[in-house]
Amino acid sequence: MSAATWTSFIKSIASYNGDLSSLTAPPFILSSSSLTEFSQYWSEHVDLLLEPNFITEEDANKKKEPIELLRMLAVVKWFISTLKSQYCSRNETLGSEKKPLNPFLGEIFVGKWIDSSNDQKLGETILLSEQVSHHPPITAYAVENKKNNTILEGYNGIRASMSTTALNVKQFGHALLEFRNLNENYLITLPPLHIEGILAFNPYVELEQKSFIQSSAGYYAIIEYSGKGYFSGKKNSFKCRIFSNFENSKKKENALYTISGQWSEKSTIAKGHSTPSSSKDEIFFDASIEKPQQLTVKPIDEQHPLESQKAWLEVANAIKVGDYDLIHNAKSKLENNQRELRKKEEENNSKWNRRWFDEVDYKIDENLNNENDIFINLSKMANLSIKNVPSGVEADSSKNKEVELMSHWRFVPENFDNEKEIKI
Ligand code: CLR
Repeated sequence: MSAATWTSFIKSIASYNGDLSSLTAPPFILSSSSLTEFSQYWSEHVDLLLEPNFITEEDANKKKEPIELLRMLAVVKWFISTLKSQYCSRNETLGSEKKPLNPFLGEIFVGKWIDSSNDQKLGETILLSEQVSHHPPITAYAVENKKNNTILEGYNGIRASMSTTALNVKQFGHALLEFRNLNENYLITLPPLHIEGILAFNPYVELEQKSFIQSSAGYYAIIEYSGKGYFSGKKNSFKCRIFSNFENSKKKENALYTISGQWSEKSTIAKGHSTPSSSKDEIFFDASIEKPQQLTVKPIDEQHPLESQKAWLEVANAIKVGDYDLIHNAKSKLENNQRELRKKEEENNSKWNRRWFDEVDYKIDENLNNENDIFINLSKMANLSIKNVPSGVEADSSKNKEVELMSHWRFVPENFDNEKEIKI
């Protein structure tokens, strides 16, 4: 890398205006995969995702706990297990966090996790990820397991701002996890984060503040994040408290269980509100032992032109050889095609057809504003906003008053059942 490209990168960071596509990064900080691929991180521990389906009354009797609480603990464990994939995997495979490709509207990424269990109780799990908006960038996804009638769906977008040394990122969106055989659902919010180490050539993610999990059975979890030197001096630390419901969470003494440790390493769990001891208490999750299961993706030459790896192939190859002009030319080609498409749509007064997801406006769609909507119900239970505010903003927070929009992206399973072009 030349000093000039580094200087221009620092300058572009200094003049950063909130639009990530305007960050002109030198080739070595570019990743050759696009954000639509990131949806796979939700399910690389597919056994843990499906685990609540296999908890029995007998297990509950043995533990002397309600079965719904055991399922909540299983959901929390699965959620904690996703964090290493979500936030550390580029550092492990690419050496540092990198700038992902900015997906184009309609870009998709699909694949499946094959059942690797001995008793074949998991069945096949598929991933559908789709770029449903380009400005601002929003990716929607669904992880579907037909055998166990389980669906995880959600969407995410970010707003970023630069401080003197770090890039601060607020996440928008949420995930909904539905166990249809159990008639039990969960709402999961997405934590804020910042990118550290940019000036030291070594960008990495640090999670901050809190995220929440609300179960339809009432159980409510608060997960609090810290980086180096806050609770424990260790990176990727978290503390999670599980309560019987939101009301009871106002006093930490009411916690039924407390979990603490590092989400990228080991965490321990204990009953009650005191912090478990890392040496004496029961291990909750150990990310260094439980390896993620890779998604199976079709070879590129069998992919549809809208599939991420196929669409970005030329750009990805240029990034691999680190040639700035090649990258620039390949990107421009793709971007010009997109501009053409948008122009034609405008001329024809048409709009790009979202494949598997619908934008649902909770304000207009009165029939959705009813007792049966999972998102509304769980948000109410957890005192969370249903507006388009950063994920996890509470209903009574002043931040909830700034915004009127109430639209969210939802999976439409029939659209995939009728899908003719895209093979998994
Ligand atoms: C996307 C949604 C995933 C979780 C996730 C993980 C890492 C985040 C990414 C999201 C959004 C884009 C992101 C990335 C880390 C770095 C990258 C914030 C939230 C930015 C755009 C890169 C900036 C460039 C630096 C490397 C200099 O479920």
